[in-house]
Amino acid sequence: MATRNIRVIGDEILTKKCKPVRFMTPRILQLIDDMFETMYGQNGAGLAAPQVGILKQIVVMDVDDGNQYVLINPEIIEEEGSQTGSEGCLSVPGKYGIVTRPEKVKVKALDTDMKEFVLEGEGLLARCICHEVAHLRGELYVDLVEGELRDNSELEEEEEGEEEQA
Ligand code: GNR
Ligand code: NI
Repeated sequence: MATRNIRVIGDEILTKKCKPVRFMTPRILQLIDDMFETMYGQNGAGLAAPQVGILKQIVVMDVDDGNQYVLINPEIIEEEGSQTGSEGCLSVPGKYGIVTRPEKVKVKALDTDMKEFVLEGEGLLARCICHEVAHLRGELYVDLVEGELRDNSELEEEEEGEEEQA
């Protein structure tokens, strides 16, 4: 396993459409391993292949629900409800913004054996699925932000202020 460099906003690769995976290979399995290591190393909840410079439709996720997910060629097939909340991206370091997403989604994808499955997610998992599938289309959450894109340092200062008041 190895960590890979994360591409950041401004890098053209993050705006490009990813290609479907046609068959599994040892190199792709290695890539998936590296994506998990890279994601955990940065305390991320998910990571899409273009974030490490690979234009393939591959996503890994771990939103702390005790499950690791690998989604190959994911397609959102159902959306329900809506949630408005904070979102960040490892490719937009130090920032966060408020984004409205579906509360529940159903996504169809292939696993590492190239077998189809359907995953239902709600809350943070649904948010993460939408965020990662958008990466595969070359889209970043910054274009969906309601109001200002904000600095994480402002958030920390606010939290410190709240602690001082407490
Ligand atoms: O670590 C991440 N946290 C996060 C929080 C709210 C919604 C989506 C995410 S995904 C993000 C990691 C990332 O950039 N994935 O592409
Ligand atoms: Ni992201």
